[in-house]
Amino acid sequence: MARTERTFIAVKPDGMNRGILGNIISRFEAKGYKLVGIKTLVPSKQLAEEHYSALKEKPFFKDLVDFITSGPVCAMVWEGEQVVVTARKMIGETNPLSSAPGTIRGDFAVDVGRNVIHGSDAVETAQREISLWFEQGELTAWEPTSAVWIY
Ligand code: 3AN
Repeated sequence: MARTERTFIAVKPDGMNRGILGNIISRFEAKGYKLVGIKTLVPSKQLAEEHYSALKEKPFFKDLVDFITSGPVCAMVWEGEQVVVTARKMIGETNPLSSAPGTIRGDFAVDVGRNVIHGSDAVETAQREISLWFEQGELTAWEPTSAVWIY
């Protein structure tokens, strides 16, 4: 299959500290998406401010930057058909209390300021966020193969 859409997903410090990264990765794998980039880091203030630059006038902007820079983040790039919009559905609403059970925020969060995960909101945003968080050489284009890895 030709390469399709990519999205940027970040498990935030609350998700990392609670040990739910594996569960989240499993959901994307089970859905049928392909992991093409992954790393952990404690984001710098500069990276966090750039990532959330569209929200810089919001009253919660400082808290948001303080939180995302307070601990480890797992930054990922997932690839597949309509992955941007589908990942947003899998994540749920911004407010976890409005998120349906079965979504990541619906299953794991209650507080809007501790909502476990970020996912790009549009294809253009995804491209901007991927190039902000990753160098081109950190991403791996690969095609799933058959049972060659089992036998
Ligand atoms: P989403 O992450 O669902 O795309 P955005 O982009 O509007 O939501 O907000 C980015 C992040 O800012 C959210 N994930 C959440 O952590 C935080 N946030 C959004 N709204 C609020 C709010 N009213 N109070 C505190 N934090 C908020």
